[in-house]
Amino acid sequence: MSRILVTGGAGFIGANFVHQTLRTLPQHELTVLDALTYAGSRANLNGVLDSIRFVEGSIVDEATVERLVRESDVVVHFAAESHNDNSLEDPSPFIETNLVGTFRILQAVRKHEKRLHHVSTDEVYGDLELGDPEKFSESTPYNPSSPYSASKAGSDMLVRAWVRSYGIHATISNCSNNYGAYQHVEKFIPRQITNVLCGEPPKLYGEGLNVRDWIHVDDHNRAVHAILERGRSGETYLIGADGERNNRQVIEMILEALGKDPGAYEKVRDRAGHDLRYAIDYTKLRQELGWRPEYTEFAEGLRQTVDWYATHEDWWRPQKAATEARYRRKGQ
Ligand code: NAD
Ligand code: TDX
Repeated sequence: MSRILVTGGAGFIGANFVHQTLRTLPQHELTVLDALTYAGSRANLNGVLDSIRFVEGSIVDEATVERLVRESDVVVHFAAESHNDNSLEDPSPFIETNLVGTFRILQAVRKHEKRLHHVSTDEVYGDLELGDPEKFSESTPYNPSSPYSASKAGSDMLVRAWVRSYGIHATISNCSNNYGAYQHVEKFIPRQITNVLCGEPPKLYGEGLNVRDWIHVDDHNRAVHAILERGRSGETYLIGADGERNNRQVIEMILEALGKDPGAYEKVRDRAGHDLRYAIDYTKLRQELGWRPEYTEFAEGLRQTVDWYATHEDWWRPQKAATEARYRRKGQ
């Protein structure tokens, strides 16, 4: 049994981590620390709030972090500002949470000699050319493009420095694009599903040729557990699931899954500095830790996700109008 502190456990991936852990590894005791920003919600933890300790607070708050880390065995650090488009409009919360917040976690982990797993993204590596056989691996040089990815790259570097200089016991994972239940409607897949459910066309940035390497959130979280159980301290593991698709293909699949004309989408203004392609080589995770994705058919995982949004309108409806109003102001 471990006492696990889950930062950002009321957000998309963190909440799915909590649900999965309680379902599959009920011996663990979970504490969630979450600031409940626009992206986090108690509703993401419906049905399990009685089985965990929930603390509303910020990872930037030194005293709170210090106390909760002291009371835990392991910290799984998901909390972050996570949306590229928002980081282009106002980078400041990204610097605060992703850099200063991670620094606070590191100092507390160092002081109390606890285990840390830092959850990061493949975007720290920049982007790849279309049609290039190359993929990101653990040895790809960092080359982030947006304020979001630069802040995540910086947080990874802090973790690496604390491992080397202070000898903390930490691992890092860099995962590709997640999809699944409880993802905020600002993100690509939920935005398009809920647009169609509202009778609006999906919105494609530019020509939609940008490629993302999709992984189901449950596969990501199973990989995090594999790293917690068997990962070597100080190591980085890339997480992916062979899910490369361009954005136009994904929109067509969503429209088809909802019984609509696959061409019924709208092209909107492209994202500034838009990364072209992400792709993950997860050989190290597979060979060293024996992990494999369970969702091997993206079309099937996507259909399940479409069904989840279609049956959980009460969950996404309150966020939808304000999110779309923000996009409309930017011509997106
Ligand atoms: P999310 O935006 O859905 O959730 C983030 C959570 O962190 C929210 O609950 C929010 O309230 C909380 N939070 C924000 N600032 C905080 C603060 N200062 N203190 C405490 N809590 C705070 O994000 P997500 O998609 O679930 O991403 C989780 C992590 O996974 C992030 O670190 C992200 O960089 C990483 N990641 C995401 C993806 C993806 O595709 N979504 C892929 C790879 C890595
Ligand atoms: O309406 C849209 N139309 C569109 O074409 C939106 C919101 C996005 N897009 C495009 C931009 C990207 O090429 O879809 C792709 C995916 O966009 P996002 O969902 O914003 O994800 P991305 O920018 O790729 O970053 C995601 O994956 C890596 C997560 O948001 C990050 O937190 C994670 O680190």
